[in-house]
Amino acid sequence: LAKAPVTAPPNTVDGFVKQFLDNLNFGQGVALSASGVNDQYLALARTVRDYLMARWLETVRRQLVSQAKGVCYLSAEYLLGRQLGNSLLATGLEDVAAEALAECGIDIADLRAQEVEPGLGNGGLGRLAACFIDSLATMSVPSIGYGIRYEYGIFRQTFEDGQQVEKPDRWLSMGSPWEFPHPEAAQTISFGGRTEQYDDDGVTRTRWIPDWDVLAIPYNYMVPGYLNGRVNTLRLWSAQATKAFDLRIFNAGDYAEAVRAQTFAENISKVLYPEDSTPQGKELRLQQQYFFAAASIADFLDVVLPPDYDLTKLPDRAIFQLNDTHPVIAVPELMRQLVDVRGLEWEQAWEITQGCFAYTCHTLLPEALEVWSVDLLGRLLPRHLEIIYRINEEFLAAVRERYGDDELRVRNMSIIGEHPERSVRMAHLATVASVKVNGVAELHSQLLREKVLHDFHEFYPGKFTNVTNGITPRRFLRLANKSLSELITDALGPGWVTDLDRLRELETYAEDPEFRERFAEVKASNKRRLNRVLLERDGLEVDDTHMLDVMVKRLHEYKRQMLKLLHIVTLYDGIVSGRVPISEVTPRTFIFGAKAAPGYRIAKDIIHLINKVGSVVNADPAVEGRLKVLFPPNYNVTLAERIIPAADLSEQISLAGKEASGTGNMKFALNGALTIGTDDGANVEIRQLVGDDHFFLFGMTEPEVEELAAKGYVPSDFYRADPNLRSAIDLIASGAFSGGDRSVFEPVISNLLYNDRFMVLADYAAYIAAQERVDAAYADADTWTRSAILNVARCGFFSSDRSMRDYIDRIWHTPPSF
Ligand code: 26Q
Repeated sequence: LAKAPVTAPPNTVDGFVKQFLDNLNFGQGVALSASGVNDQYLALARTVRDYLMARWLETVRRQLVSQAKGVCYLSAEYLLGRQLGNSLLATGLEDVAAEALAECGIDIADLRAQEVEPGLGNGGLGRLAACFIDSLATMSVPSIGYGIRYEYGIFRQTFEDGQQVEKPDRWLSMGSPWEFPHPEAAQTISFGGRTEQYDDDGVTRTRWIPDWDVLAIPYNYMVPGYLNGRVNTLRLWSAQATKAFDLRIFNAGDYAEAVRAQTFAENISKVLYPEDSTPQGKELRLQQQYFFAAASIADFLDVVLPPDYDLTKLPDRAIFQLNDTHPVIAVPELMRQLVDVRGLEWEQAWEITQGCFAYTCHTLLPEALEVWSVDLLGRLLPRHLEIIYRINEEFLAAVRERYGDDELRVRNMSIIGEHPERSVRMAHLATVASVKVNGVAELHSQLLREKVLHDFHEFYPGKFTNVTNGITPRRFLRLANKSLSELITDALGPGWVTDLDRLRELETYAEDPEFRERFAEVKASNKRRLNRVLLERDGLEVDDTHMLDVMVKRLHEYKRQMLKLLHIVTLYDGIVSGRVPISEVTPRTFIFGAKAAPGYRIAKDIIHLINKVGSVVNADPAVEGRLKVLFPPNYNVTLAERIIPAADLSEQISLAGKEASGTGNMKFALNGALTIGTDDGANVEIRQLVGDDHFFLFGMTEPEVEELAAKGYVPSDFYRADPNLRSAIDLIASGAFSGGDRSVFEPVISNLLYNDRFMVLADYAAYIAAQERVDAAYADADTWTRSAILNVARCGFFSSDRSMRDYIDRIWHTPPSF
């Protein structure tokens, strides 16, 4: 392989100006004087991209030459956030670029604001994948991310009369300067049809005769490491109609049918499904999963591996990390490739396959465990269903061998479930096929071992492990919170950005009054910045003298936005009823950010209610502006980067035992917000690290939740027993927030009183008491700031670099390469 060309880097202001103007003139075809901001944004993006290009080609070359073991991260979602700022940061070109543009009379901030973020994910799981590929690049680990290039990402949320309305996210409408299509490297992906057996020189083999296919076109994205000259690849697949498909129909003279067929094929990568917990078993979703899993496996086998590769060595060359069960269909696909296409024996193929996969589980909710009806799977992927049946037969034989005829156990462990219909349990398939299975926080992994996958843990001791999630400090501290980063760098030097444990050294600074003052000023300036952003974006005003109390995450009953809302209604109720003198109310601004899955009724009702409570509270003169409820629409990565650095209080209040990890919790703590939270997910580890004095813990523990559920939880008992709770609920039920109409929020209220699956009412009193502790602590500003600094100092553990080290040590065994 020839060495990649290395062009002169535009790392001087003059060099940058020249290359920017070249890109503007020759790339966009406009003169500076005639250019609009989008032209300028594209030219700037290309200039940074050009700088990365030689490094990218070199990284790819080295990876091919070395053939070292690498990670193939398989994820249906990557919630990347904007690319320009991160690329400038990774290249060290931030200042040069800003100066160069200033020389052209352009404010770089205006260009950065042009970028539409690629919202190719729903929430935590997709953002985790984005953090992980950032860390892998920064740590020089040989790796590639595989996923889907959705034409429409997560919907754009708007509010109409307080209710969520979804608009399509046309993130590609202005073109993306960050992607590189490679139609020449397309894979053909087949669907449907039947299987047949045939004789191959005396051996009976199976072949799949599919009845339709689509092309998977790879689009490559750069994943730049932080200041290390390495650029990894993210490869996202886009669906296109195959020529054969077209020709057959065009030749039949049915032009309209041929065009329709094209649309049919292209639908596969058209849109991201916006459900993230109780997915419907939609055929198109299964098509998406197989489409990207099969394309990625084929790409790795045909393009990445050399032609004569000895496949029995595959486990020493690649590990396919399954980001939840979404790509699990890759397991029978690899078996099919090895057995049907490449002629290996079943036993040998299974040995290889079991050495190549690892599975990360991200949930604890039973209804979120993915299953596909046998009927649907068999129609779409008949050969894969046969393979799954055989895997299951052999697996269950081994279970019976070990436990005798414990048929109850066999039924519970089977990859095939029987009720309410025959279906494939993807988590079971993933567990059986994987080298390792991991949860995403200590508590979560423990609950997987003890409950959700208990029988599997017993059957495969040693297969289960934990890797606590992490977040990239590049985007979520260095980029999002430049002022805090500068303060930290002043104290510690710049090394912390890739060695986050060094934040520990801030502990001594927490005792320095001058440092505390500077820290408090950073927080204040971040609030002012947020104020400007929300004013311009949504016409909302943040009072920057208020405590900023933030709950941003997907809207879910188990996350309990309702509990937060009951707190707000209780405070408001206290004021309007005259029970609490207004002078005793701590001024707070509450910020919500949350999208609800479009078909999730109760979640949408809760959004509606939050907005309505906000309208009433914000407008009531009796409140004297001391409480403000803001709900900027369309919470996304870009907005997170503005909100999180400004927050004082982070709300992590899920019912214990339901939030697998949470990662927002880490982002807030790392940016110096204090957490009010339950003993759930990674909150447990945050509290252990920052210390009880700097964390507001409340609520039932997971065993207490189980106990209450076992003895029979009656939410209305709590309603009757607690006058504050009763009064708050009655206020909502009275129509006070719906113009007197009692019917609007009746479903929400009934759900709380007569169902309350996530025990909001049971934790209400503890939550209110904890909020009173928050108020008391906040009254002592200097002590609060000290706690905030200690939160920052003690959260280095939550760097996704550490998560990657854990995956490498416990699962992947893929050392850094250069
Ligand atoms: C599956 C099948 C069909 C359609 C959609 C889906 C689907 C899509 C997205 C199912 C689940 C998701 C996303 C799940 C998710 O984000 N889970 C979160 O993962 C985080 C990272 O590990 C954790 O921190 C959170 O606790 C967990 O809720």
